[in-house]
Amino acid sequence: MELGDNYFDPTKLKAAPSETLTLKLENGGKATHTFTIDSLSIDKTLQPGEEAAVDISPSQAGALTYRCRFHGGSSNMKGTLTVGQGGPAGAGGSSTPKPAGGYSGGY
Ligand SMILES: [Cu+2]
Repeated sequence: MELGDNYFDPTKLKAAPSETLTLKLENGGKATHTFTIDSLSIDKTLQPGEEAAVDISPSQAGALTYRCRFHGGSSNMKGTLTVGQGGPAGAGGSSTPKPAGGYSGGY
């Protein structure tokens, strides 16, 4: 995970709810940035050029927003961590074509 001047790269992450995701952070920008997920009480501040690692242990499936506390507002420095159920999401549902029933009435 790279933190630049007012962006995250990537802006989309995936994790499994029962696993701990260790994320390496690197601030390649010239400003101080943070990696913050409020609902998981994660708030890592990185000085320019600094590297750090955070452990993310989501407890339930869903979408979490990570952001920089300094630039998450008007600068839109944020991303989405999608917590899935592990396995690939099934497309689900099969469509059975209706038989084209020709109605021939009459004797
Ligand atoms: Cu920032």
